[in-house]
Amino acid sequence: MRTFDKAIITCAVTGAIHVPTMSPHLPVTPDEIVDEAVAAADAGASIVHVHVRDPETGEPTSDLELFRDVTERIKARSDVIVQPTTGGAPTMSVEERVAVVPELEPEMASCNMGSINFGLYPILDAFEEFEYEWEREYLEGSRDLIFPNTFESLETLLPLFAEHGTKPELECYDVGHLYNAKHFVDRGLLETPIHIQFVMGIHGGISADHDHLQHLVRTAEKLFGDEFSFSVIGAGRMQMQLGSMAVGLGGHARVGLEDSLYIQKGELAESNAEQVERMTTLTIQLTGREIATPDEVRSFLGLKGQDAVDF
Ligand code: KMH
Ligand code: ZN
Repeated sequence: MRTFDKAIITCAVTGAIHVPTMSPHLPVTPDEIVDEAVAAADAGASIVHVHVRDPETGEPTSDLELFRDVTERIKARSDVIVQPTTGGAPTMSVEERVAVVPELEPEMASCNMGSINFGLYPILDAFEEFEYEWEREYLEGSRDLIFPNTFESLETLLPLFAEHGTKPELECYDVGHLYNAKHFVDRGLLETPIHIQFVMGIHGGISADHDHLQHLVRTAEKLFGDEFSFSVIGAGRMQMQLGSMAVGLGGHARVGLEDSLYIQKGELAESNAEQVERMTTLTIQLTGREIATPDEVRSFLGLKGQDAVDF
């Protein structure tokens, strides 16, 4: 693994997993997403991972004007690394999802390394009423839905990242996705060193469990030696535990309301910044590592810089 003495905290501010009924604190409008992203950066996040939602209904969308508006306004207020999603929502086509890369030419974007079942329907058990019509159908529809990231789509997507100077953050939802990444490194479609985000706890991917994280890291060591760095998403209640374990192992952590709506058991987080602050405290107190600034992360990951983006 590549060593970096500082810890990188990423904050994923809204995502496409949770629906507005689940928390009044989930940012939905561009104003809310921008304010939450800037506050997360002020609290210590050096990367903000961005999705957009329909401002009226909160439904995930791939609207490029909304992406432009949000990313431009974050950049105007902060030097944080703005990382748009190319995962969008499992209901969107790959073409829709990836359009942010040529449109915005970001320093970094997420890049999902394999297809999985993406089951959001268990959320239905916890709610009887939903605020918006689309929410129930969206969750129910995930019962019979594959989040598609085929080899062919990655063959199209990876050269697009290279063409626009955008560093892919490799979202790996299971051990096999590491082998997919290795395959594309071997074919020259993915440049090393790579930066991996282990996504743990999605219903359909690897579960959020300490043993699994150790196995993922060991497998990455075997495949990539010292040509990789990693961060961890512990979706749901394992967010802080697995984030702490990741920084303890020399990796990095992602928090944010995309991945968990809670700050601790039974208590909703009031903001993304609250989770960033908690992760920052845990990192410093548990591991003694300092938190990296955006420019330190740019230098570590070899990003092209804020001036080279198209927003
Ligand atoms: N929503 C996640 C489980 C992406 O946006 O590309 C992982 C993610 C993927 O953030
Ligand atoms: Zn995302």
